[in-house]
Amino acid sequence: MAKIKVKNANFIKLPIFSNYPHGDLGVGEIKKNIPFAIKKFYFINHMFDPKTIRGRHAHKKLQQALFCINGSFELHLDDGYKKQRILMNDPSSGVFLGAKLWRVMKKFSRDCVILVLAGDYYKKNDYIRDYESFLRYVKNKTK
Ligand code: T46
Repeated sequence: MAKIKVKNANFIKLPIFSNYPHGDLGVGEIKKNIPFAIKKFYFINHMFDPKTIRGRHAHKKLQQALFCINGSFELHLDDGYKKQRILMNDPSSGVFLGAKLWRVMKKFSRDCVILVLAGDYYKKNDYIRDYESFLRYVKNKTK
């Protein structure tokens, strides 16, 4: 597994209990694998347009854990100083996304299913959807 180079992110490795050909069972536990209390989960699927690009934003405070539980996609992270591309194609290998990380998700396989665990409810004001504003925010020029 490659190393995470950007700030405020980490890989999350989940144990998988495999019972071929009867299926795999992956487990995540708060504190053990997931470093925050989960208030919400959501999933993203059916990205049938190969040109689909999702994300293109950062969060001021929200912490999330992201798992590609089927198929694959590319996760591009940017902490304002460093950038990193992560191929998400392993359900047992998720990514913790802390605050102040610009994320772009693209190149989804047709069968891609993403599971996201979030540390808070939906707050529109927590999103930074403009890249220049994000850079100013991380460099502490604006609040
Ligand atoms: C993130 C990445 C990984 C809600 O109404 N409630 C919610 O809890 C969420 C997460 C979204 N929405 C609405 C807001 C938009 O109208 O769902 C619609 C799609 O959301 P968005 O364009 O933000 O989707 P993505 O895939 O670009 O981003 C999502 C999360 O919003 C974001 O926090 O980090 O997944």
